[in-house]
Amino acid sequence: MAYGMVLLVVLLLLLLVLGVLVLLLLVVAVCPGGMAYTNRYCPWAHRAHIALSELGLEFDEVSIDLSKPREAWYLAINPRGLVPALKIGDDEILIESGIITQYLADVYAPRLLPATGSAAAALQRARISLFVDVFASAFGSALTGILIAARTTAEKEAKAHAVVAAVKRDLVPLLADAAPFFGGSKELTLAEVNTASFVLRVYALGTEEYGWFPSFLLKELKEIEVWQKWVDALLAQKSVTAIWNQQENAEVWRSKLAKLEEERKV
Ligand SMILES: N[C@@H](CCC(=O)N[C@@H](CS)C(=O)NCC(=O)O)C(=O)O
Repeated sequence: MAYGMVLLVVLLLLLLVLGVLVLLLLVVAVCPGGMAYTNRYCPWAHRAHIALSELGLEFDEVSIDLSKPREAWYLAINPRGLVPALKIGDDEILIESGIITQYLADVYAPRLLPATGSAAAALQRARISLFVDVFASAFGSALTGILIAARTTAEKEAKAHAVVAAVKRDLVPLLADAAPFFGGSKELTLAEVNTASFVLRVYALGTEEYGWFPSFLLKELKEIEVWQKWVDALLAQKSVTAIWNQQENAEVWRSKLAKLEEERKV
């Protein structure tokens, strides 16, 4: 009898260990969190951070110093030398922020993006892609377009007016059913994952304190109700602001702009 009990306990323990092992294997096989090669001041890399954070994935962060040439080991990971890159498992590497976030969204569908397989899902996926695409031309270039490409005050103001007009004309219609996120979602979707880092930077660095953007830009953007409701919801998300350090980002831009000015003097 006692022998039978011991056998049963041993059997149960074995089953438990086996269960834990299977679970661990599943986590390793399915969880692509892996290793993220990133730079916290880069809006493209920030996209990957937001996706990983929204999906609750653990990953090791390797910070790439963009102020000096990439070393050979990193060029072996991404021959273009850009961040972000994501290492999955032992030898799979993904590069390009939009591809990385799309991959993560697909593996963990439907949290950020509906899985393929129905016409309704295909339509929602297409709508999200369209939003990200339209955002890129309407607002995505606001940061570099105003801070770098536009040189004179007149050029900066013209670009800022164009951004406000494009938000009203192109983005507001696509955000009409946002509640608070894209397409009526209560949680962030891939639409926000791929755009939030740019919105955050313009709102955080566009204040008069820095004087880098025409002061009417934020004022006029905030008056666009549908847009601003979406922005407020976006900027209140922990996954969006988690890696943001206002002071450090401002410092990075300050030195980038000073360097640019020096180069243009020559
Ligand atoms: N299309 C790329 C753009 C990434 C990109 O431009 N990253 C910048 C930092 S924000 C970079 O790595 N630049 C290299 C350098 O500054 O030397 C993506 O979406 O991942």
